[in-house]
Amino acid sequence: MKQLRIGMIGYGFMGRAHSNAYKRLNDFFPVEHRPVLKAVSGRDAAKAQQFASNWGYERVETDWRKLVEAPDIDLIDIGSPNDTHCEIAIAAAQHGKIICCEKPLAMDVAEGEKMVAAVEKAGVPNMVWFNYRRVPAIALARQIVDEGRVGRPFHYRATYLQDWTISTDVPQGGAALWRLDVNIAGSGVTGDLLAHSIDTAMWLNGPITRVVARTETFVKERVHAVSGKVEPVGIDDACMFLAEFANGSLGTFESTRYARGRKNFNTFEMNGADGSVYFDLEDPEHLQYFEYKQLQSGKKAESHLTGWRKIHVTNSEHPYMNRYWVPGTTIGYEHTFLNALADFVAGIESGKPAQPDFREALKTQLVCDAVLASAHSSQWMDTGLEAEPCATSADAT
Ligand code: SOE
Repeated sequence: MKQLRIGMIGYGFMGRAHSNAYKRLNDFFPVEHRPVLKAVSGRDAAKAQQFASNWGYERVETDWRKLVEAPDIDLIDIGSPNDTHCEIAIAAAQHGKIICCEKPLAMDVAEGEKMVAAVEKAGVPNMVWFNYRRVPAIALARQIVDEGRVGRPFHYRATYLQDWTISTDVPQGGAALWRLDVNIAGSGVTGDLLAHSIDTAMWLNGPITRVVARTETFVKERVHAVSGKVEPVGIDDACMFLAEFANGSLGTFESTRYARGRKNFNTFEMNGADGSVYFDLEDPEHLQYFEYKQLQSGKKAESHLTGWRKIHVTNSEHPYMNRYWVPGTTIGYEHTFLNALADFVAGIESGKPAQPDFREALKTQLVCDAVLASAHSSQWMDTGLEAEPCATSADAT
């Protein structure tokens, strides 16, 4: 097997999620490459060393540049905070590395464009870890849309709710809470949570062309973990926006970290003339589907048996599930990263790159930037995206 030597930048939540995918890839997927966990880099040497021992990395660096320049590394994984993505990705591309970058792609569109230019100039394979596309039930939703079972789309409705920042005692900044520091994260729920919802929405329902948004910062000051001082909070704690899709359908998106009781409530519903699909990440192995069939006879299409069906997405016929266990047994959050990596590596091997690459992820960044600009100006904003030729299930990955 060909080695795929990994240099992991960052040892937080995403460093773990991505490392798990590299470790388990060959256990489940028949690809030609074998990931080798070569080195991890992080600012805190002791924590990086602990991470390396836990996950089996061969060595540790405290400067990410050492990984990017290392001749024994093929793939740079960017799992570090958002403000580092651009510089690391550009340097990695210049050194000819394959790049897998955590979402969101960048702090803003300007950075994202530089990253796209760098990977395209270098011709290196690249991917952004929008892992939720690889939830089998979400991939099944895409298949159902591609099969024309939803029909002409009218509505797309997404929510992404959490509740972990309600307490005013939660500090901002530092290794654990950089997502609350606007200088490191770029934005709040818009880049962190809605980026997922937007990526999934555009994958299922095509480009978003216009948005109007309202954001709110409920807790306006928090202690900063690094300075120790009370500082203004610059992130959006909550964001709601209306969207117009290029296909003529309308969307609503809501995200917050202040929905008491909601831990990772990532849902969407799509309603079309011929059917609807509904998904909730807190019930991840189910996809709900409503089928409307116009009868040839012209008789009433709905009957006493009409209703939503709850599909348990665990059969070998369902996306990714033939790689795992027997029907009725489930997979979890970590497998979404494994599925994403498998598609990415298979794409490198077949010469048909898997999506989303940096260019595709830039579209989500365009929508995020338009949402934030709209919240600022209270005006509808164009995203700059236009209708695309219809995708088919052949390029669904
Ligand atoms: C935020 O709490 C977070 O960890 C996001 O950063 C991830 O992308 C999301 O999948 C889970 O929630």
